[in-house]
Amino acid sequence: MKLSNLFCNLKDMLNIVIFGAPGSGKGTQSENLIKRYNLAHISTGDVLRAEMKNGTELGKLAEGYIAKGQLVPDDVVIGMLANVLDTKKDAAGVIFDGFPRTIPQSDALDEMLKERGQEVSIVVSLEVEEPELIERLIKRGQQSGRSDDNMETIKSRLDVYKNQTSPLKEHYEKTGKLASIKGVGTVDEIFERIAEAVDKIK
Ligand code: B4P
Repeated sequence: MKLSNLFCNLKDMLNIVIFGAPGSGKGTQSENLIKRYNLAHISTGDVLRAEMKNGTELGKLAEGYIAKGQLVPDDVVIGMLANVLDTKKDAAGVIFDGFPRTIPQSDALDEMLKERGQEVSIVVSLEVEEPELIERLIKRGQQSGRSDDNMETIKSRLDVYKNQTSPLKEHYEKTGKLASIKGVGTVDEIFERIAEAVDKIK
């Protein structure tokens, strides 16, 4: 294969960042995106929870932050993401679910993709009001027993989102890659809104 063709193919990869407050439906909609577009999925939350379950050093470190509703430090999450990304080399693209969550993380993602001849294709931002977010997370906490789905931790996660993560929206708006999607309605309705935005850039 000619090098120029290889470069072209890499640029054609569909790399979707799914972005939103805790409880906005990132995980739920990622599942639908995987099925429709045949993409690999990286959820930093899922990776961290798996590390916690396996009792690894990383898991032990992450546990303290997650239980308090704080972000795990950038250098830790960025290193972890780079390792996971290397295992998805053969995919037609990747859904980044819950990453980036800070400006340094978004810079690191750009750099990692650039090194691989790729870039972020679209940033899907799920917009949901706070009372609905709280209701969803409390409900999930009752069913799943997830340690961070309790009222105190939810409040702190929402504050962290406002202060550290939501500034990324402005950042991505400047790149012209941000698609703001109303995240309220049935899962299928929301997914059709997302798919319409993704199909426009394909
Ligand atoms: P995550 O696992 O990413 O958790 P989250 O942002 O709280 O949202 P989650 O993905 O679980 O929920 P979703 O929006 O899908 O992160 C957990 C923690 O890990 C963070 O707080 C942080 O400490 C750490 N972490 C993760 N990534 C990090 C990073 N990059 N940097 C630093 N730290 C990091 O919401 C789904 C819920 O809503 C479900 O219960 C679902 O059933 C419900 N729902 C979905 N769609 C719905 C709809 N249309 N109507 C009604 N309910 C709906």
